[in-house]
Amino acid sequence: FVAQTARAQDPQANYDESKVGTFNLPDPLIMTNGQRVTTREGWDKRRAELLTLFAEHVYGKTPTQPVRLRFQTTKTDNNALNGRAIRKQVSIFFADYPTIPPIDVLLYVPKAARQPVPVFLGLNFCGNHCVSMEADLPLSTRWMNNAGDASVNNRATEKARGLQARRWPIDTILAHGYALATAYYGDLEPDHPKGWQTGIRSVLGDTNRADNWGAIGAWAWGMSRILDYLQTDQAIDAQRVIGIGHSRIGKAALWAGAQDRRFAAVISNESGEGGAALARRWYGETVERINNSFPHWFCGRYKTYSKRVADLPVDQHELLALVAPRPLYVASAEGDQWSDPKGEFLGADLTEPVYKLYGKTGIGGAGFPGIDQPVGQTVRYHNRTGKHDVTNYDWQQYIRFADDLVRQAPR
Ligand code: GTR
Repeated sequence: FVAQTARAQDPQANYDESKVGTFNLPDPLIMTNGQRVTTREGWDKRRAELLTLFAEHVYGKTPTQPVRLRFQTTKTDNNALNGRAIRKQVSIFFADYPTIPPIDVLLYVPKAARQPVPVFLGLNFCGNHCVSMEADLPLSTRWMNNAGDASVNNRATEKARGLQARRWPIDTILAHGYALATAYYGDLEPDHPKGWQTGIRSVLGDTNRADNWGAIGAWAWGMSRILDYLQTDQAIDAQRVIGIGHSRIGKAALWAGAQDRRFAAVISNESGEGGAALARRWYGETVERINNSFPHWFCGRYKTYSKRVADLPVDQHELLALVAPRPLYVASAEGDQWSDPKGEFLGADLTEPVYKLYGKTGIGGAGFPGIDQPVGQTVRYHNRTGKHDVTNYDWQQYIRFADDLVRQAPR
């Protein structure tokens, strides 16, 4: 075991299943004091304990003080997308922190809706102009990663319009009776080590603390602030907000859904290391690698685990378990071994005992499935053909999942 643990500390990516070795995972149902949880009341206590452990050791503590928000609808188009949608642009201002720029939310509601609709809420990677082809959306003026001619000198160009529209099948989402709410993740914090200086973390939190929140925490917090707005919008069924995210934003979506029970369900698309994938499994990206590449994502203390993953008081299946008893979807892609599909599956699978406490079936003992074969019940999983991406195939599964488990379910 010791030798295998030592290998698990190797920052080099391992892609050889035979080298993964064995590892001891913490049990989500055993309290730090050794007591076993057998009831829902017991789980409530364990849940609180796990949230604290994830805050103190992984993502950092989310500031809990209430922050006064001001919602300003800057534009409404009642005939967007050829009359299929009502499109709203809403800015969420931080009343106490005038120097912090607002979160600019883009909301599409199906025009045909006769009652409040469930909504998919997810942050985007390159600005609202990049999820839609509509030419009248303002270009985000925020800091962006450079990306060919779509982002130059860290600012978006006209070439960025619709750049990731393929990942956001707005028409399909609307046609199935769902709204879509999105915002640029960089509105909360630009994604680079000094990004916090111009984001929400410059005014909330304490940079001297080893458990100060990281960028993932800030993005997750932003999702909850958008949910705050959605609760005020008559067109939205705020009991049915589905948090969704891809990759680093998938990590944030999971952390948001774990902390904020107002999310009715959570979807993790290839969130990988620090998301759905088990940290102790030496496969693909490692804790050391992610801490070195993205020092701003997690709390300072997380870095102390880079070479001793086995000492972490938690592992990522316990983050997923914090979503229970709400529906959870974990998705991988075969061509995205960096995210460790098997590690993501195990993360989802190991939530089973917690869902059981609520009389629910999670993955339900299906075993690691073949390619393009979704499995599970309240917790679902698939490993699709193709690379690190969000595809129509993924959305088909997410919409079916939402139809089955969110739209009809009592809340
Ligand atoms: C990678 C990172 C992953 C994942 C990914 C992404 O560079 O190593 O953890 O977050 O970026 O966000 O696309």
